[in-house]
Amino acid sequence: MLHLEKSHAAFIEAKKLMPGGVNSPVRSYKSVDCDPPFIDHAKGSKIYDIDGNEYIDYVGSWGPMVVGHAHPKVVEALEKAVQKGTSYGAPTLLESELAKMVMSVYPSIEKIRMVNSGTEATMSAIRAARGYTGREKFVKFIGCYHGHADSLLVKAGSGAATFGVPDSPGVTKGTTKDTVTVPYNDTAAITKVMEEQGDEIAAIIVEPVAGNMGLVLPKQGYLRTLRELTEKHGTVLIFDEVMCGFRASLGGAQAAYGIKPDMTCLGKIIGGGLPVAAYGGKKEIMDMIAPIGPVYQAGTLSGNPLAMTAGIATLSILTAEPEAGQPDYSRMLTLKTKKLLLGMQEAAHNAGIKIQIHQAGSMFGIFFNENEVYDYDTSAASDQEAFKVYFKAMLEQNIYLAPSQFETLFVSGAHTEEDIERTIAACRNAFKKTAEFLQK
Ligand code: KE4
Repeated sequence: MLHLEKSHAAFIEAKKLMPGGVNSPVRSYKSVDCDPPFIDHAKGSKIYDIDGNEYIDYVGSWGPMVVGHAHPKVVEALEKAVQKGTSYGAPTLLESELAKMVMSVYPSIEKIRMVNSGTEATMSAIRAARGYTGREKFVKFIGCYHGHADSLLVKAGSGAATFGVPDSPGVTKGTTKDTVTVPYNDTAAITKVMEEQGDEIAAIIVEPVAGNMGLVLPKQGYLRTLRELTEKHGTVLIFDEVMCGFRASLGGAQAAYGIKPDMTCLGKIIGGGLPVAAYGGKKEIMDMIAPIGPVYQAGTLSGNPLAMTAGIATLSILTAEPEAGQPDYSRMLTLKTKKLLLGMQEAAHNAGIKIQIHQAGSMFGIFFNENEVYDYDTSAASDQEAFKVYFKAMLEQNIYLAPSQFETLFVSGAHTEEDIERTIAACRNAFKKTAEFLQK
């Protein structure tokens, strides 16, 4: 039995100070009806709460911690950097260094702008695309999340393609009237929208590997279709790789699927756990951005030297030449993830539970669903109650997972063989408990 007394007390206090006691909703554990552990520190693949419980961490701060927590090289680089100050609000060599590292892995990015969050990156990429095309409408897909900018907080109306209606109070109809929402992985639906409205569409923004409806992979040929439709209609294709960048493969989904977008949004990993995101792409689009062009975008802490330092150190580890005969870092992550998922699949099978397990490089997700999951509706049809039983049973066994079936999990370079074996063993127990729940 987990002892979480200090976390419970801390949560009561935090809820007096911050909405829901958190600074980002998913951390509240609201969707799994229990209190979240308050974290004290983390190291490698482990995370430790204020009651002293140790967990194997597959959330990895929602993606950034690909080399593990408090990696010695990242910590050492930050300890040196902080001696030189924390922010200057002026150009530094560090920004150019990180830009070159990112662009060497993402050749589709001819110019890049650093920002502080994925929300800023996607918001700015859409603005750039609108400025570049002179058009106002853009397409997003149901179940894809691109941060909380007003025009992106849109609930799909009924039907395959509809004008967005606000998904949240405070978001006005005026800011969402130009957002066209379409089901993900539905080639006919997006083709219809583009045939009817393509010449008015500034951009299609897509998670090329979707991680915010659980992990959902693009169907065969789907991304190619988006590429062809956008080329045909002069629409900017924006790959939101904030989550799948450096995860689906080192070069993200665009490398894994061989599709070159016009713009890419990155985040999470490129900051190594500090606030960094970026948007970039074709030079003629990015040169629309101030101060060269008329499209305004700015940020006090954009390109912050400490954040750049953590990103540079992290990418240095990710892109280092492997030892002779060894797989490179990303390949090692993929193999480790595959081993974990094979064990989970067997555990579920032996417990008589039908689940869908999806993997994209070092990203993975499961659905309590006996049918294929390929879009938001099929994801939402999964058994949320079964998920809650599984989630709590895993937490009780010190396995730290995302508290929502609409999230994705991550393996890091710090996860050991022992971690993988312990997690598979925990799955055996958790799936048994879930099966008992389902049989009631
Ligand atoms: P941020 O503004 O949270 O840095 O990034 C927004 C964003 C943009 N694009 C994609 C594909 C994303 O996954 C995200 C943010 N991901 C969530 C996890 N589902 C962050 C976790 C949270 O909201 O606390």
